[in-house]
Amino acid sequence: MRPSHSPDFLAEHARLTRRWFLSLATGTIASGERPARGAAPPADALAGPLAKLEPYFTAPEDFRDVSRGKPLPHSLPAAKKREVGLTRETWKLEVIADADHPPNLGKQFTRAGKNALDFEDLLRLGKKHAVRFPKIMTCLNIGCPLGMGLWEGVPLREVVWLTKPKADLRRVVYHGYHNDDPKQLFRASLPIGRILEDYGDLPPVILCYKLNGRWLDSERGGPVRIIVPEAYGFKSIKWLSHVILTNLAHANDTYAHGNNDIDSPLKTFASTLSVPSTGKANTPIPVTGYAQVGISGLSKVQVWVSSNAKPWPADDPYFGEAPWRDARILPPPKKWGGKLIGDAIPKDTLGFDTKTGAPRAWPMRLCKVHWATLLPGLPAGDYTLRCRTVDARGQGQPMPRPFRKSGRCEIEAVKITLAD
Ligand SMILES: Nc1nc2c(c(=O)[nH]1)N[C@H]1C(S)=C(S)[C@@H](COP(=O)(O)O)O[C@H]1N2
Ligand SMILES: [Mo]
Repeated sequence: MRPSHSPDFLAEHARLTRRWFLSLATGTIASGERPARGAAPPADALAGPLAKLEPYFTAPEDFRDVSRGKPLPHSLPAAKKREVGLTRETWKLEVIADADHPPNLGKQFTRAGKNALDFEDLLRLGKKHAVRFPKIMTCLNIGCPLGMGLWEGVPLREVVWLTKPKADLRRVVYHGYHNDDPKQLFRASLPIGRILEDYGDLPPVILCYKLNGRWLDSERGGPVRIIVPEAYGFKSIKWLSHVILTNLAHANDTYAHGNNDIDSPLKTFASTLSVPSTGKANTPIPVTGYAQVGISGLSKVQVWVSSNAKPWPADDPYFGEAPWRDARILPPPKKWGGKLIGDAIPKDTLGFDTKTGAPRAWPMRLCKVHWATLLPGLPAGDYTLRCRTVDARGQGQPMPRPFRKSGRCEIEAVKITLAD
């Protein structure tokens, strides 16, 4: 992800840094380890790292790609993409009943029946029903998010309702183009209730065709992918071709293989972006990072530097008793980045005020937020810097769900060496 150097952004962070410095001077920053006596922190120690901070949104081409398939569907030649429906002009969606666990449907949409939905049909639904919302894309098995996007499309329930379901409908299973090879099939599923109702204030599950205001490109799963706001990436199936309505009572996701916990919503965790691995003793240490705001929200990001000379008690594996100090969660950025058209959040984006265009709450749930801190100087030595989140319910990372196969959230540790 690339740094943003816009003057607005720099000015905003220069202001922040000043405020910080003042709060340091007045002692309003939570004290863990004491600042070294006489070490006057330069007011701009954080300005450099803040200026180099990645943009809030990720440009579509800067997302990291997690795709299966041989060949990768997005790498197929243009003619082949047209042939198999991987372009907006040729895309077709079948919406069908599961023959093994049939629901009671009034109608199905199939290629054979010549009524499969096409891109125009989807845009027509979009005229009335399209929604847009920010969401972080994270792979359950990768510690670092793949990108932060503004996703737009039609709620999946609108397509479900087109089948006129009457009864015996318990789940929706969906998959994408997979080189017509059953071994390459990658599918996911959701309970019908989650598709029909947006409980817990979640945005809807959508058939997504735009990212950051532009048509969804082939690598990101275009022409159409599913986006499940609260889920890890594997539920957001790319190159969507089939939606299968079923009365099966349980999940049958491909990702259940590999020991993955497929019912786990996004977790809250923090990570560093810039930490000086070496530095001068008794000199403040600027640190920046990001946090993923999971299903349980975010109340704090905290940092702790410990001397490697003193091992931590083994009966406190998550460092719950450590003298953590609060870092500052950065406010909404002055520039959003991600190549948003006009760098503007389009009107009527979920989570943003219709009149002012400002986020309704900050940080935004299921999104990213940046943080920074200026740590007090320390004597020469070898240290470990750790960061963690405390979620909106007061639970310190990696709790309440510390298991790796339900999404990565281990407490990050970075080595720092300080010399005189
Ligand atoms: N059809 C299809 N959809 C897919 C995948 C895939 O291999 N095939 N990978 C999934 C996984 S595991 C993740 S983490 C996300 C990654 O999304 P991205 O490549 O847009 O970053 O896509 C998901 N959707
Ligand atoms: Mo993934």
